[in-house]
Amino acid sequence: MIDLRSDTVTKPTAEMRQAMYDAEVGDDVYGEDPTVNRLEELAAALLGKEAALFVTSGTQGNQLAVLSQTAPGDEIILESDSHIFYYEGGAVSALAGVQTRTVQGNKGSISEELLQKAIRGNDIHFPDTSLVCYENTHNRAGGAAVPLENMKRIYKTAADAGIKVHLDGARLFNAAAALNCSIDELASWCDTVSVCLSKGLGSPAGSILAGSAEVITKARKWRKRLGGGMRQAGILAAPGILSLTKMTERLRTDHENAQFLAQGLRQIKGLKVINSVDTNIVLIDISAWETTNEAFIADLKSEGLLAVGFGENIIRFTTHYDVNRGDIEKAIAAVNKIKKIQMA
Ligand code: TLP
Repeated sequence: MIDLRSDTVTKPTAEMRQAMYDAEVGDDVYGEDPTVNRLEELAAALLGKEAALFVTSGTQGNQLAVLSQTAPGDEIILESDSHIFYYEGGAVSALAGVQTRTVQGNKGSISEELLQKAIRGNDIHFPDTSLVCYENTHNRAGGAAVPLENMKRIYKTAADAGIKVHLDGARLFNAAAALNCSIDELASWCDTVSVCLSKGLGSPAGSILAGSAEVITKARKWRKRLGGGMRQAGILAAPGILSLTKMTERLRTDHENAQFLAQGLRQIKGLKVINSVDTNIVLIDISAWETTNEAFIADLKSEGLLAVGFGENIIRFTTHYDVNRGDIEKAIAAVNKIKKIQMA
């Protein structure tokens, strides 16, 4: 089975499994796991932040950022298709007690004008705007790499209004590869940043939240409150270190494979590639085939290919470490084959 549902599906490499076996561990709730401490120091240094925290998932990293930088009753500004708004089960309202205000982005970028309009003024009737969240790469915009210029504008507009900024950088290393920037340059345009180790970087689990020492201390307490204080977590931090040191450079291969896939899909009658394929995600519109997402995905599965529905008549394919060029060729052939079934 060729699994292009997500880059979360990768299995840890042999080197990662060995590092897990060999990891020196201690009780991380006491701050005594040397491998976790090493991962957190490494991540903070790479991201150019004072401190970093190893968290269970991208969702937990995002939620801790919101919990640590807002108060109940505040309003936070999000792009309308952002992961935090769209895919995190309403957690910001359930956990942090904040309300959300969304602004429509363009390929993940939020315009300065819309952002400025969304920031609340000083009026007794209004909630306080305390946080702006943006995403790079932007998942629902098809892995779009938000340009550095836009990141700077978002950060400066918010900072001028005294508002903190969180960057959901689940795939920030993909953005760095696409934009030819260093990771710390990207992470400098936010107060806190979350980065997933278990997507394109191949770790079995875990994410990083980085920011000022003060915010990360608060986040550590929130993580404990949420039951995310893990004990001998060095077992999971060990592959995380390999993710950050050995897996970032190769992301360009995933991007090239996504380009190759898009090129193949564009040749298939009736299918439209609807994103610019900046990174490792390809979105296609299947409306012209008069099928449903469910039927299309089931047909693909019967040909040995897994993909996910991503909105009405939209299918997402994601390339990653566990698929190579040969798999992508087979994936294109599988779509071609189901076209023949459809047309028969
Ligand atoms: N995204 C997953 C699904 O939840 C959609 C995927 O397969 O792409 N931020 C961004 C931008 C993400 O894409 C994701 C995961 C997360 C946060 C959450 O990460 P996890 O799954 O580790 O909680």
